[in-house]
Amino acid sequence: MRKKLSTSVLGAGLAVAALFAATGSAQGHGYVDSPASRSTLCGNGSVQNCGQIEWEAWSVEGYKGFPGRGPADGKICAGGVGRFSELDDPRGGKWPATKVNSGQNYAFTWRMVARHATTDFRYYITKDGYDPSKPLTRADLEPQPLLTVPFGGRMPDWTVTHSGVLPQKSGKHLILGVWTVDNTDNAFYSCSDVQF
Ligand SMILES: [Cu+2]
Repeated sequence: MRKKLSTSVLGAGLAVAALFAATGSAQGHGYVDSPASRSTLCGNGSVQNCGQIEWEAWSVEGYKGFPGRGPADGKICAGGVGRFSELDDPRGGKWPATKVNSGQNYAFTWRMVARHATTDFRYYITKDGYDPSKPLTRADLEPQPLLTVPFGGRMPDWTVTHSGVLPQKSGKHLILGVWTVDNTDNAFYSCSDVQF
């Protein structure tokens, strides 16, 4: 019994060590889990043939300053990271979408694997008439975020939940979560498909 316990503790330690070895200390570390992001769906196997993102849902890290700076149009969902380009592929508009309602008070949730001092979290939504079969561009998004949560450089928790009221929309839309790190040049980008 004693031996079994220590073996499993050792196993857990090795798993953690392997995780850090695989991701590195300077890499990206968080993703939107609710509404389910493309990273979530690829990471849990709901969507197949996603490439590298299947193994590091939390690593969609690009330059901050969106929309003035940051990833180029058509590369927003992958944060401009080439090895995650599957996230930008609209898959003919067939990404699974979380059912939501206009006017609903929605609990947006990020899962963190490593935490960073934070400037803010922002959530953008696509305009009426959005075509889910095309890669996301800035012009597809409402100019103002539906929700901005300033953090003033504070450290977020391991799970971060923000509530925001969803606007009047119909049909399929995309919500872009942007987590801006305070003390680096980077931000994390996370695309979630939703169905009103
Ligand atoms: Cu990180």
